[in-house]
Amino acid sequence: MPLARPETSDARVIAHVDMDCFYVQVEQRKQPELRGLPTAVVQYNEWQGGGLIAVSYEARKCGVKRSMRGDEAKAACPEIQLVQVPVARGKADLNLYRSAGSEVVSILAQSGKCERASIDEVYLDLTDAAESMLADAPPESLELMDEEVLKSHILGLSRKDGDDFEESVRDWICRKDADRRDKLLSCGIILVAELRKQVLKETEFTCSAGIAHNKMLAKLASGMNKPAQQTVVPYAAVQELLSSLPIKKMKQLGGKLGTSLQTDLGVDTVGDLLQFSETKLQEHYGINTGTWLWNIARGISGEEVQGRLLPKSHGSGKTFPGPRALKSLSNVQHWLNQLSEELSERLSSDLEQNKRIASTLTLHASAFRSRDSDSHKKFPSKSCPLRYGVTKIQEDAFNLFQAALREYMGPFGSKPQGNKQETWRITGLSVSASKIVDIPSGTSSIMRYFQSQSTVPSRSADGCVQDHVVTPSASEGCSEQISTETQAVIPEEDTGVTYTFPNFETPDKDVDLVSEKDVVSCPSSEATDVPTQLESNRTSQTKRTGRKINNPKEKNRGMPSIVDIFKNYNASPPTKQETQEDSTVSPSTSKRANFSNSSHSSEVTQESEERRQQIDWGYKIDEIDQSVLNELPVEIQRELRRFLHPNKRLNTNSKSKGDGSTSSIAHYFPPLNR
Ligand code: TTP
Repeated sequence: MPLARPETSDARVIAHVDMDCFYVQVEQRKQPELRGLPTAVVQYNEWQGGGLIAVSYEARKCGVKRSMRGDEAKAACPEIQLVQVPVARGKADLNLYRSAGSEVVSILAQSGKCERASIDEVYLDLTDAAESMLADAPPESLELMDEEVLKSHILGLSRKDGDDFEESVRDWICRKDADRRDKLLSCGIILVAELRKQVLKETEFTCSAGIAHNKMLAKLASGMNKPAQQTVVPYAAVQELLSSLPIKKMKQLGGKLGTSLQTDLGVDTVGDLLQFSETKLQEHYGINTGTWLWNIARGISGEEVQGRLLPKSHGSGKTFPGPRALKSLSNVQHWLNQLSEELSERLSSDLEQNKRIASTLTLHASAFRSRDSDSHKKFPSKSCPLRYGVTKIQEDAFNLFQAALREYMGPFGSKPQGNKQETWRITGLSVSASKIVDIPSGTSSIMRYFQSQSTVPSRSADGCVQDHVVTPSASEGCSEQISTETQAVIPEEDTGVTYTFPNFETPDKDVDLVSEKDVVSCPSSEATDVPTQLESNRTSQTKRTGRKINNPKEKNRGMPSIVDIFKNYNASPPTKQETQEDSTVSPSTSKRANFSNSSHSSEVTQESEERRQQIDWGYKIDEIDQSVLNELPVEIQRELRRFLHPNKRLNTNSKSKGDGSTSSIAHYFPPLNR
């Protein structure tokens, strides 16, 4: 069946850039003596020499694979160099790799719209740059062509025996009679080769790239000739590329949908899809999915490159395979605390560096039950509104876990099966933060407002001024190791590898973790933590300002944040009555929860409400300059305005009773540490 002509996307120039054996390259840059040697990066783990997570191309030639343990790799390649992943909190610490990935992004982002797809993958929309080149200096006008350009693989390029490879490529790139789409691709080839050289020069990392008219094809092409090469998909080569491509290799078809296509429709390759009409596919999979399948069979994808240099979510996870599976609540809590701490650090860093806040916390786990008749039952993922502060995240994560566990165990959790109580084992845990949004621009001035009210800045042990305000300069000055961005947890891209558990010591790739999750409410807690800073998202800043913090206390405490400001305002300690309330009420009805959900208490009087505002926030909320409010996120504005209109407070309180109050200022900036 002939391909339908794509209508809009075929004149675009999209590149997918993928670093080669990325963690290995990062380690080799750190230890240059490893360059050129068979090398692998090993996951922290004592069992059989640990699991390999990245393998150099020299080691691959000796038969070493990522699926091997360290001991197996040594047996296959005795001279292999095994490098351990850095460890923090008893788990892999990927900061080094994240930061290295950000260096690459900062270079690529200068060329056009850039989307960071994972820790080591980037999409670029080079259409504008290619059009400019075509107008100003088209390929055929170039006297010299770089070797990197001439090494490009052009799919479908037919060469006669004896033809010089590089000459064929040059001829194809310089064809005067080519149509506009191919001419733009030719410009893309030159641009990408230049970018890859620049990445190598500035970071010492090699990468591979795919160049095509859309993201889907560019991604498919980038992995076809690795390492350090680029592959081009002219429109005329699309059909051949897809015809033999196994259906499960397509992005988003690696899972259930791909399996259904295989078993229900007998589709093994993308090309096999061409025999089905759009209507037929829609009958099977619904209107949208049916149309999407019909399109991808023809290489059509309208998915745009998002201008996004930062991850969509943050997460931290760990696997507990085999005998290391967790079997007690206290063990689970211990690990959730570690993971939450790491997550909290990244959230704080994102807030300080990028002025972004996340609003959903999600817990994922993988588990099995003893004497399980239903061994495929999935451990449910649970989400709740995210509250900033490590103790809160820890507490909420544990509550989410317990809610999920109750659901997972069902009635058997409490009833003995025969003589024995049914037990569970946890083989993977992860916490993630998603729904990340920018704090509206201009918000910094509310920070200045708070700053202007603050006391004299304190000086930390290493001499960094803690000026109690979240500004880039403040955070730059004292950052431990400014890296880039964040971790994203989970693979957004289907790299062909099965990630059974997102971000459990697997590559750090972005993904929207919060889908198909149950939402449960989380009790609030009293404790407040100062966000810490480990990362920033500007590599250039690393070079400029990457100072080390030697004082461990300072390291833990992190950078000054808005929370400090609120701490400084704590003029009034809790009254005895309040302290009693704290110890007797359940967390969900505790005082801080009362602040954020004060509307939920019909017994609260206006006077006591005002008194509590002063106690919790340490200053009179009525004195806030209203114009400053306009700079806050809308939901926070709404909440504060309720308090700024005393006459309406009681009414508003009762009115908002049922709104769930998931986005309150107390969630973003928890008030005081009791
Ligand atoms: P990949 O891009 O999948 O692989 P790679 O860069 O090592 O090698 P290639 O040249 O074939 O692209 O993953 C990027 C990094 O993510 C990888 O270097 C290590 C890490 N990773 C894991 O930690 N666990 C995994 O299961 C995978 C697939 C990757």
